[in-house]
Amino acid sequence: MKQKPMFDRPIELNPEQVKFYDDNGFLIVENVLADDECDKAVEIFDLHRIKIKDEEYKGIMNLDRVDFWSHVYGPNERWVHRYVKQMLIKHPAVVTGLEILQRRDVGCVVNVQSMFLFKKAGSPYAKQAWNPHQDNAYPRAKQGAYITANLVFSDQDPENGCMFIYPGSHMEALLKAEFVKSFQEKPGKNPGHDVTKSLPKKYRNKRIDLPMKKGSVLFLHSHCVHGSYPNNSLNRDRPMLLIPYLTNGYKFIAGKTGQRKELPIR
Ligand SMILES: O=C(O)CCC(=O)C(=O)O
Ligand SMILES: [Fe+2]
Repeated sequence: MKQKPMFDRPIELNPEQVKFYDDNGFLIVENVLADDECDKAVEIFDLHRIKIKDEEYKGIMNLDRVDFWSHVYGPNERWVHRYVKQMLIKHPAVVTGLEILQRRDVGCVVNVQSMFLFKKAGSPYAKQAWNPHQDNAYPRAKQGAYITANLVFSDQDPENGCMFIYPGSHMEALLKAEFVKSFQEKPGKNPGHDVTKSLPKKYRNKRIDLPMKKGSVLFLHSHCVHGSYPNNSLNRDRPMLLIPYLTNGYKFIAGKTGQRKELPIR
């Protein structure tokens, strides 16, 4: 899956990559974001964290939205929202990748939300380990319509809290889940609507870790069961932006916390 850095070029996925996604419910593409793009993104989220005086390194929701953060940012600071929206959520490589995987014409995929996680080494939220879950347990859109792109801003592996995944589990409908608080849960509690008990046996022994390199993008089918490890490292932060998208026209639950709403990405 090695490719040259994309910068602002559209992504190209070959038939093997598309088939891999269809068969497994996820696809990692390396070298999509340049190192400085990753560093700049983390810097902006950290500036925001300082601005809202968060010492715990909580997750940050929907920083692209003016209305969501109007109590924090004035009219002269709109560049913060603009940067997240234009450079990250609408990143050409991500947008074109989604259109290929969703078999949609240009403009038929919309963004609905975004969530940034620091998983900052040594911080209260470093140990945030997600239970095995399906992302669609939250918006409950039609199977296959909801898809997430995770932008990886530093190398991640099991030591610093990478994700794990159950390949092929995207073929299942929504599984029965134990519902838990999944955003700004108390440090020490694990988020993610837990499907450990209902996950069919045939997937359990197929579980794999998902180490990823800085600059990669993970495309993830919203029924593909996944979770993550705590960041147990001394100084290896694991910043990542999780961006859900939807094939335009399908219904979904907006949610009090996520406040999902459709934003065109072209
Ligand atoms: O980044 C992680 O640790 C997993 C997060 C996740 O799966 C989610 O937010 O849905
Ligand atoms: Fe998830």
